[in-house]
Amino acid sequence: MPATTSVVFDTQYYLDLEEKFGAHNYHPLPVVLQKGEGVFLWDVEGKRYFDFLSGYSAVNQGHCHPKIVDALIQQAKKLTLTSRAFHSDALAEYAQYITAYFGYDKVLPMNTGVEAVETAIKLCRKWGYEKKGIPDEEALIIVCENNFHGRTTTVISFSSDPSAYNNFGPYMPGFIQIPFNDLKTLENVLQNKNVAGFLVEPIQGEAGVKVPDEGYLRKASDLCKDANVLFMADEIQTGLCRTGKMLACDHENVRPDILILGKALSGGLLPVSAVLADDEVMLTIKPGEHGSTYGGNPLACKVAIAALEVLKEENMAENAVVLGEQFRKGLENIKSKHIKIIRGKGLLNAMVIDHPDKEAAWKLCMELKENGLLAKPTQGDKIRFAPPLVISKDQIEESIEIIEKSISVLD
Ligand code: IF1
Repeated sequence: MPATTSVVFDTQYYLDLEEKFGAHNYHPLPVVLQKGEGVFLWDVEGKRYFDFLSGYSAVNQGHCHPKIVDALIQQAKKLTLTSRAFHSDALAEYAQYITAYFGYDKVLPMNTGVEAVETAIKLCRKWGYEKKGIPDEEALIIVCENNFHGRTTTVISFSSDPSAYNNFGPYMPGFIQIPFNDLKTLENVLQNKNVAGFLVEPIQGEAGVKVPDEGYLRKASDLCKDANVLFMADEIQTGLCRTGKMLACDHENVRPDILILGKALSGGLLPVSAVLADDEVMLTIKPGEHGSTYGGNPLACKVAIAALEVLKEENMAENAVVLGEQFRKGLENIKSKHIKIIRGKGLLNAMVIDHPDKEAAWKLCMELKENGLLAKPTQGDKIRFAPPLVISKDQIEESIEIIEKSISVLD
């Protein structure tokens, strides 16, 4: 046998390899992906799929967007990491670019989403002690039930999902959980003078794309302002055009005191996250008090600038509005007794399945996969549909046909 013979492995080979050597902290759909372009993914056997997960909204700009990839390659050949012990031209340029883009005084760059959430929590507490005058160790942060903000020990401490927190204690104190979309309770809890901040997802993702009542974010942010409490929006999943505006808070003209971004800030190329705030908040953290080796690295900075440019250049917010409406209408026209609810905003949508079988959503996702569309069940009975924002009208049509055809598997 010549030494150059290449062996083609199939799906099962990689499933077995990962099962054997990778930790079992996920339960993925049994598909092994190898290539992506725009709205499409290809598996190791060459089969093509519509991607309706978009890396949980990290690839809003579409897979391997040429402009973002080009920015990565150019910068990778020049300089990738300095640490924050030194300056880089890329970080300076990026800081100016992103603060102007979102209209804040300052940015603090991090990597993963949860690190940005941690950063927001630290900023909020520091501001609470040094500006609001909360007594030492007594700062409180209000969060919502059924939140998802990441997986560090602090962040799981205020999760209401047992699979996120069970047997990972002891837990971080200082958080108060209230129901999402409940202004009365928020108003009551805000009377506590030790409250420093309110942390909220504008639309709850993991909870199954829960869109709050119109006016909720506006009123919540007003209540926080009146109580001298920081309104912190986790826009890691909802931001960057996903819901039809640059930020989900823009739907109600709300400007968070602390804005948390991640995921699509790099278009899916690197872990890039950021916290934006004005000087009164951001300058409470002094040199040496917070940071990260990779946070604000030159490669990430150049990639993020390109990713943000693409969102505007390709009118992705507008595309999410128009195609989101088309998509929900299309789903509503499907005649199936198994569709309980269709909800969402822009291209962040979910379908609630009505079926006695607890595995129905998973079964439907398996059938969708067979028919060339990838989506993931959440909370047992819901399926999230969130394609890259570069999807076209015809592709939405085609996707609806796939969903319609697949749903009969539940009959
Ligand atoms: C996983 C969910 C989505 C997030 C918000 C912070 C983070 C996330 C609003 C943390 C991350 C992900 C992570 C992913 C599953 C996923 C998810 F279903 F769990 F809730 F997208 F909907 N804030 N969301 O949605 O960001 O540290 O991961 O970069 O596998 O855990 P990260």
